[in-house]
Amino acid sequence: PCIGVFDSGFGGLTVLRALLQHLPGADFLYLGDTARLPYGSKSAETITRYTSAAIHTLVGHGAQLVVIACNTASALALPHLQGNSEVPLVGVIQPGAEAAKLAVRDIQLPVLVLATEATVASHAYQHACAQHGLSTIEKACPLLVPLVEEGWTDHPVTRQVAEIYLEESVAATRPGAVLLGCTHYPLVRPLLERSIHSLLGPIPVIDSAEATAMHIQGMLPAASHNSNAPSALRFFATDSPQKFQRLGQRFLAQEVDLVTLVDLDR
Ligand code: DGN
Repeated sequence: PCIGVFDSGFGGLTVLRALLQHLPGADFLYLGDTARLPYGSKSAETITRYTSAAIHTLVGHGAQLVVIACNTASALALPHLQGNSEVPLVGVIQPGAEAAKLAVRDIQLPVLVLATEATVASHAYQHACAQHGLSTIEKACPLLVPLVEEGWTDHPVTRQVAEIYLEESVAATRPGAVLLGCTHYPLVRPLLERSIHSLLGPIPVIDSAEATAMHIQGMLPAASHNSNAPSALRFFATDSPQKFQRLGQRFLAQEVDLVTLVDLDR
């Protein structure tokens, strides 16, 4: 199959990376709306309009299923688009909540959701987790995105920032699991896991990128994506393709070639 992956920028490449691991042989188109990022400060109407145009572009290039890799777009736009799309749409929030349900050992304990301000304000994870009988503590960690983009994924400052966020979020109640609800957090997962485990013991840590890749693997027949042929990858960006190549390879952990500039307004 040809799977479209959409994100507001580069972060969704962590979802693509997980998809490449779980669906070897599938083909992927990735669109990053790099000219208009970040989405976190925009209204639901605007994010829905941008996301709809991106889906349309990916489908126009052959995507048969589109993954909304951005947590903010999954939270704010997906509910408005799911009913009237020409192809199946999969967001990252439902798979993240499902994975949390499978991972928690004590359902009485809340799941600590770490995400951007916009995702936390939408309470999308709270609602999705509640459908699985889980309560949540939601914590916005806005400093983590710029630290990851700076490449400080194993840096004392990032460690200190993570520890402060964690201590603030567990001051009142101790969680039974931690859900990483932002595209950028898989890059600091080892650092976060060390801080989480030293503060809270060996509780499960789930990331929605990995959870989404496993969810999609479960949706598709095994024969459709288990080939030895390498995946065909194509990238689209709404701002400089050169910059996309440079920053993108850090998120994808491999070379990013074949980047085409697209204009979603047309
Ligand atoms: N892609 C966004 C998310 O998953 O919430 C993070 C990037 C951002 O907000 N700039």
